Amino acid sequence: MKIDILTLFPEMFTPLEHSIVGKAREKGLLDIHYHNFRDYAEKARHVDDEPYGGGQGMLLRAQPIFDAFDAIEKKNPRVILLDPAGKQFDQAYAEDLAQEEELIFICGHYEGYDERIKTLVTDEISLGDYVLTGGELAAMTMIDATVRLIPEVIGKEASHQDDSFSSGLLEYPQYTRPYDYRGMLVPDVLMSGHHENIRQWRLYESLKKTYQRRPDLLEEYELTAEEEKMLAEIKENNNHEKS
Ligand code: 21W
Repeated sequence: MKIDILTLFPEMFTPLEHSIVGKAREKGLLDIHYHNFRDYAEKARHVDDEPYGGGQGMLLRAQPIFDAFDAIEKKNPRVILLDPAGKQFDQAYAEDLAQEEELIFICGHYEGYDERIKTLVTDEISLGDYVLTGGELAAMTMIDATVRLIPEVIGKEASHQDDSFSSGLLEYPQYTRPYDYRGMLVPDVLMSGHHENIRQWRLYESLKKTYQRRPDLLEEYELTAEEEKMLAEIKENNNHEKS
């Protein structure tokens, strides 16, 4: 996968040199290029200007971003504008991006954009409902979530088959050695070696956590007959706890 990033702050992207994304680059599975659009600004290197019609703050000018964009060698890229008013990023969107050969991210900072920049883009995406100082951290988050889904980036030992959000349920609790840590014990079922009981316990705990913390996820989720029964039991127990 080839990723081009248009940003005024390329030095913010050092996190992508490390961990799984860094390894993917070393292995040649991922090629990232940075383009500081300040280098393309004509008028005394100014990248922003006042909004027509008046108002607070400055807007990123179209010219530096268009010229930086034109200088990128590209065939058929997805072009993603990081925008707090965009569609909210999620796991399904990461899975979609992971299928692409070429991604271009356009990051703003502080303010808004001249609307005409949007004619370059295929997708306008937000990370969520909170205000950041710019698009850089949002782009890094999206790149991290996307790159780990590229085949060969994560080996089968760290498979993402049972990730929360790709299964549709939150993950069940997990424990590793020792059995007794400061008096806190590992649940007996996990020590039993009884695989069917362990499977049922994990499924029950996943459903319980999802019901308590993220009931919105259950609305999207297709329950099996077994899960339907467990969920009824969870709701029953939950009512007893409340009263
Ligand atoms: C913050 C840009 C505030 C614009 C029209 C009139 C990219 C982001 C960002 C930023 C404003 C993302 C306005 C979640 C984010 C980002 C910087 C305000 C005011 N518009 N996802 N007045 N949150 N943020 N615009 O902040 O660039 S993706």
